[in-house]
Amino acid sequence: MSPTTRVVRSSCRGCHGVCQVLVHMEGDRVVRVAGDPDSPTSRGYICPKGAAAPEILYHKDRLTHPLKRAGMRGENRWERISWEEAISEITERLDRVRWESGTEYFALAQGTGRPYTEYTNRFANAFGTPNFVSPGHNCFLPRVIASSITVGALPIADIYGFGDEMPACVMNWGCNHTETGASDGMCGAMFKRALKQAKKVIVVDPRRIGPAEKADYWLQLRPGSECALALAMINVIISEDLYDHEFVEKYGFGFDRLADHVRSFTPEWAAPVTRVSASLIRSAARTFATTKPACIQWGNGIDMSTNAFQTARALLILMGITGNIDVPGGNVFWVPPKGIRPKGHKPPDFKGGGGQFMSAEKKATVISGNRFPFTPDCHTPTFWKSVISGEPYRVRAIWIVGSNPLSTATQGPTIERALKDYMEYTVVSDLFMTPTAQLADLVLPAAHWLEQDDVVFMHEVWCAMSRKKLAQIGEARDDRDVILEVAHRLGLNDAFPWPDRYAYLDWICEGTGMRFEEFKEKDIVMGEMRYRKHEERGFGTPSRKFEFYSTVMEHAGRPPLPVYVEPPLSPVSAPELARDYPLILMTGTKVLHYFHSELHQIDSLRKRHPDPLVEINPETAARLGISDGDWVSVESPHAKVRLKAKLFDGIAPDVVNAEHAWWYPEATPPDYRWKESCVNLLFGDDHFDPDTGAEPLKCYICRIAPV
Ligand SMILES: Nc1nc2c(c(=O)[nH]1)N[C@H]1C(S)=C(S)[C@@H](COP(=O)(O)OP(=O)(O)OC[C@H]3O[C@@H](n4cnc5c(=O)[nH]c(N)nc54)[C@H](O)[C@@H]3O)O[C@H]1N2
Ligand SMILES: Nc1nc2c(c(=O)[nH]1)N[C@H]1C(S)=C(S)[C@@H](COP(=O)(O)OP(=O)(O)OC[C@H]3O[C@@H](n4cnc5c(=O)[nH]c(N)nc54)[C@H](O)[C@@H]3O)O[C@H]1N2
Ligand code: SF4
Ligand SMILES: [Mo]
Repeated sequence: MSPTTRVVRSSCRGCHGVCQVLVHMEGDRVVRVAGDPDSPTSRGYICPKGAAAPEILYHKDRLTHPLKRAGMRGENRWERISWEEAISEITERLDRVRWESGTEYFALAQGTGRPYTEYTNRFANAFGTPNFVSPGHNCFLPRVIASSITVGALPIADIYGFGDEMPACVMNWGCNHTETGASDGMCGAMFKRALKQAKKVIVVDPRRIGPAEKADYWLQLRPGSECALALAMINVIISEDLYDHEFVEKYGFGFDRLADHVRSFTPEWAAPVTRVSASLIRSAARTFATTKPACIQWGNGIDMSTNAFQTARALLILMGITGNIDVPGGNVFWVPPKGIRPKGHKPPDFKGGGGQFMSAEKKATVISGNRFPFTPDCHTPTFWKSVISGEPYRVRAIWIVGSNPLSTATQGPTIERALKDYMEYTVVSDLFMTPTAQLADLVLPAAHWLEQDDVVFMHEVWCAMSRKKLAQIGEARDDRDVILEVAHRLGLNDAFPWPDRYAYLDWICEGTGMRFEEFKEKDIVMGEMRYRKHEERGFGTPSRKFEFYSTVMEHAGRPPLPVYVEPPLSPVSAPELARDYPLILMTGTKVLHYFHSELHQIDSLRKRHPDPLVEINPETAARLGISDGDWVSVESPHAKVRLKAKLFDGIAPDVVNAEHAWWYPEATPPDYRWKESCVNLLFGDDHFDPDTGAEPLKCYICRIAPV
């Protein structure tokens, strides 16, 4: 370490972020980011994305000042303007839209959850637009909402041992957490530690993921069939009397109806549907029910299907009937640190005009959200179509904060057309130029996490951490500063009562007795975990019970007990089509070196993962004349894209798994060849989960050929 080096503790935000890190500084320059061995959240872990933070921060392609479109849309001609000009322009355009057409004619879009999520939500609500466009219907929200109607909140695998007990059994279902590093507020390395300590590990995944190598059971199910598997497990646990009688009787609602409902869903019924043998289903179910405590770690494998919501409900029921809810080592509800304000908390003088206060009338104008009873936002694929069709109306302006939907959403060409030819005014905030940003009228440079002071509390887990501003690149700004300023100019001060973001950060930690500057020095504050909180106050559902039978679904006219529905395009549901497209297509398994469409321009990461890969079973590859590393075409009834074959015997011969969100930052703008390898082009726009609007991104059909 050179004498000028100092080390600052901070929190990484290379993904959803929960790892504490040591940032090495030489003078004003960040030279290295390393894991923090003293961190209770991550114990020294750092992944390649975290370690690449300085390279990302100082990358030559970072956006450094606001850019206004100078040529035709998508011509890549830009004029540098000042922040003052940019903010005046946005304010003036949004003001015009709301007075001329109505507040719903503005949409706010964002990608995955990020530190500014509270601000984007607040802004949309306060402005009065129900059109919040996000990937939430495919990610996390199906699980969050199913949890809230079943048990009041999202139960999380208790892998930190606060109750002096680690899970004796871990069932890892449709989640690749040890690879993704961190997601949903949890650190993958800590999950790995929990797997090591567990007596029994059950992995439910169509692919032999890392944890499956050493698992006691690997249930290699057919993609999209997970609800059938869960129902059969429930059947075994109830019919063999392995359920937790005390929990079910005292805290459960509708157990008898559940027992009746699952009677016919035997392992023998599920075996041909799931391709997991009845005896394996029985053994795994018995193990899960009898090895206490047990937890389920779930992930995107559940969300992205047209049966997503029912599947999430079925998995919650598995947690409930085994009595693993809110017990040490089970699936628990975190107790957040005292005094840290939760997201969406009402500011002191908030008189309405947003959030739950948005008028029912305004809410009813949401574009196609009402088609799906359990999505809180507008339905993203339908939204983009509406911009072209003008049905039910055409949104006039959109602010896309941190999303690259051309690459990460389905219907990319529709989005491209919508932005190019129909949207009157588009603002994109990003760190880098992207295929989506190329279609904007105004592009705003966003700050990297090393440029941000923050209270890290996005997932409201058991701790809040500090993040420290250690650099400034060009004129990049924290998105929240920009949103706050535009909000103030539009007169939305009720929802944003703070003079600036530092006042907001003070307000967030007010209850701890610390101001942000003090909190920052403390680095982390932790909650005091308590378990079995339902014994005092029940669960946050209409019946105050764990709803095996969902009263909320009953009211919505949807099945109150989980039912299995076959994926819309599968060898079973569409045998004719499957003759031409004989392979089952899974997409978007997250990879260690990238975050969705981000970081492909970072040399150290790209070197380790240079091309978009599609996993193919060696038998199938041999039959098709494909060798490892060959470029292949992956084709669905909707499109054809190009990826590189990676032979993998941990996937069934008729299943392939393709990486998502590839574009080529090194290619020529404005399009950066984004269509070449974008697997999201393969999906149609006609099959959605009836409850949440989720899309079958992990269970579609395709064919593959050498190119
Ligand atoms: N086929 C398929 N598609 C999928 C998935 C899948 O499994 N399969 N996964 C889906 C999932 S889970 C999700 S969440 C979505 C993600 O979808 P997106 O969120 O659209 O994905 P990103 O590539 O992360 O795009 C984010 C953009 O935000 C920028 N960015 C990063 N940090 C910041 C910031 O702090 N401020 C601002 N202003 N910009 C920032 C990045 O540079 C990048 O260009 O993709 C979904 N797409
Ligand atoms: N490195 C990295 N980390 C990330 C991200 C990233 O892009 N890169 N993205 C972040 C985001 S936004 C999210 S939402 C999380 C997601 O993280 P995860 O929840 O882990 O999601 P995925 O990697 O999409 O898929 C998880 C597993 O589901 C399996 N799977 C696919 N189809 C099925 C199925 O039908 N049934 C079952 N049972 N399993 C199936 C896949 O084989 C895969 O192993 O990761 C976050 N962390
Ligand atoms: S897993 Fe996420 S938070 Fe942890 S080091 Fe990697 S990028 Fe950072
Ligand atoms: Mo996600």
